[in-house]
Amino acid sequence: MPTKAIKVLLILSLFWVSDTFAANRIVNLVVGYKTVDFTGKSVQAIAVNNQIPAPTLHFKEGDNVTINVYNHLDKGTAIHWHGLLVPWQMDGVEGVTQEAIPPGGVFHYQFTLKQSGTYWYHAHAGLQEQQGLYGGIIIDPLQPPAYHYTKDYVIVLSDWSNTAPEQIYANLKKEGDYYSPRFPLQPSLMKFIHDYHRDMPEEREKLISDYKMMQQMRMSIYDISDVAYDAFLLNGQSVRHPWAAPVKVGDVVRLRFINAGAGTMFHVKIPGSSMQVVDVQGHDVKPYIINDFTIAPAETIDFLVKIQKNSPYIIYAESADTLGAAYGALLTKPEQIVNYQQIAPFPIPEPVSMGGMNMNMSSMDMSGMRHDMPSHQMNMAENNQITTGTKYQNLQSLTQTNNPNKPVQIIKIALSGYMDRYIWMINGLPEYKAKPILIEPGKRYRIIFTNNTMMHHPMHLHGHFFILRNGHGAHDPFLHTIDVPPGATVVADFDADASGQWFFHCHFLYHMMAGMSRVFQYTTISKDAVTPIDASLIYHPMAHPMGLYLSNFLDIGEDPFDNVQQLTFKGLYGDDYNKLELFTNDSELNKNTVENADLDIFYWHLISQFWAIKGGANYVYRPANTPYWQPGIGIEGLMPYFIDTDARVYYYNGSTKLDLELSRDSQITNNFFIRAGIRSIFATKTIPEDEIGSGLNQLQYTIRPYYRFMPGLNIFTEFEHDQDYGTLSTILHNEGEPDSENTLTFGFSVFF
Ligand SMILES: [Cu+2]
Repeated sequence: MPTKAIKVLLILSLFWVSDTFAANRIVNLVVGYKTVDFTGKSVQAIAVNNQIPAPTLHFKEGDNVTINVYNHLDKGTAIHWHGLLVPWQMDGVEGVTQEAIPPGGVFHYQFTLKQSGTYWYHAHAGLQEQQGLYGGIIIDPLQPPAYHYTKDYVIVLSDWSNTAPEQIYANLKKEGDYYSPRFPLQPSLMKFIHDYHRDMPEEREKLISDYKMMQQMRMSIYDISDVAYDAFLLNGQSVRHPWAAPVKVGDVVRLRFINAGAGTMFHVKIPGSSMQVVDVQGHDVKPYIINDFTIAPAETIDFLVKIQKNSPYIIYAESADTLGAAYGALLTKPEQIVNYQQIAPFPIPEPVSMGGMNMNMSSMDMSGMRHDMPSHQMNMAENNQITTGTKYQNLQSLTQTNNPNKPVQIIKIALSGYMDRYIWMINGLPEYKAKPILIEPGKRYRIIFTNNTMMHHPMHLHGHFFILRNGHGAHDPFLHTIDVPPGATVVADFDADASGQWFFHCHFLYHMMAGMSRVFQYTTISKDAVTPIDASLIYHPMAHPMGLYLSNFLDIGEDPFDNVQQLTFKGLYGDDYNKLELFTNDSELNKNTVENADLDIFYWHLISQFWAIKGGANYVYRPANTPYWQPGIGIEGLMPYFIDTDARVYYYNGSTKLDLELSRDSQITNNFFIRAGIRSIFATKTIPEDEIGSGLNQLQYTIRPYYRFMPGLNIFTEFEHDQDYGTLSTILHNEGEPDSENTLTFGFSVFF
């Protein structure tokens, strides 16, 4: 609730911009809720000084800056100054550099600006960045740049969901591809056939190998985004009210692009113009011309556009998953009509390919071993490591950035993920399971990234700049965020010149939350002159502790011809690695009589990227003469070729029973699938009263076409053929029951 004092603060904060004579700059930022409507629906967002994006902070190199952040939320917050080299206690990461600013509290961020260029700031507390807490920072250099421009605009790109980010995260934890039904681009059979017919023979070979690799690796080749957003924003404006700014013919416009999206890579173009790149991530580069570019979350790129014709210049930023776009325009006349519809979308992206890349699945070791420390130390006299496969190949710093002959120490960073439970990892461990990576001051460290996933990961190191090793030696570019493409190995150095502890993470917000993060801690931190606010931050730095999650999967089918109802339910409750599992598989009500009903009450434990073991008690209600309990153990997971596997073994009354179920879902179109499954039941000893026979008891074959109606809801029809064998078949005969059964059910399944 804005009090009078806050209104005064807001007004004061408008005046600081004109305050150019003083080197001491004071900025007041008030973080509070704001109702927004980007899609026709009013929802709560988080704003700074009631603005989304937050106000652009404009400083000059050398300024002594004080930023007072007032928290008017009902939860803690913290703000990080992305790319700025500040004392570590001013870096604004909850749990690593400070305790969160409590509701009603204030934090005074103080630092002197040692750099110039385009940067940005955003929340580093919870998922607040997703809700609007981001804004640009411009720092004018002491010496004017080598290039000239007449106008200067900041373009902040971002993504918006009407769903609260905590709910998005909870949904991803139910199933990593929860939002998949909403993506236009999917690795379906229809898409394959379409591409195959379109392609030339050599492209066909690649297409087939891509699909084959996807099947073996159990990863999607169109895994571009995790979250299906409701809107994309350019300077806080959706396509319903595009942003526009005035220019005139003859202008040279500096556009400072900032991708403040929480989970979106953008493809950007300005049709009818060429763009001269002059600065990347705050550092001037050897200028080069581009017609379009891709910008990952947290990256910035500045370029110059010459205004040559008296018509609108459209800025078109499409989400890489092709779900939507943000756009805006530079207008050469006020009230100019802009025909946004004339813009052709970017070509459909090619499947993500990892062919020929160095895949290292053995890095998915979750045994709890420490992988964080540099695996070995190595001095490299010459610098011949070239970064491969990135978009930064031609990026060269304008000025010399480093002495490339300085010896380095290696830190290996392997990026991986476990999609079923949405865990993202570095060296096989999520942040909450890992210890800080220790850094000795004065040394140069070489990070060797290997991306063992199908997604891009824009990796950001706080408090330092990477020197990306892209083959330009002393002119290798400085970057605060490196977009590591799928399957790629990327090499980057940094000089350990800022004692403290610094967050290092993927800038996809939900990847960071789900574990793709680390703390880099200097060995000298406890000797730092400035005492930390709370010593526990040094002993247990933790930006994102482990959480507890619920997932419920319910599947209900009805066979109207035979009056049979079937129910399958699986509930998983707990942290990422340890859960309580409640599972009833194919409980059946046949003509109002319960024929099958049993419930696993199991402890579930994740052991590797695709497998969990489980064990506990199973309660059998039917078929059984009298209901009974039995102990059980099992393993569940995903085999290559996406074969879902669930094997369980029970022991009851001298008989050991094996229940093995295999199924595979084949994607025919974007949301139409066919599941084929087989389940077999064996036992070692006959117990007639409980309908258990020795040897093979039963085989069940299922074919289930289903349609993904929306995230969390499928509708299906299923044909099931059950065949009984051997002793069980005889037992059922004696009871006057048939030894085979066909059911055709119609139903739905939900995740919640
Ligand atoms: Cu990531």
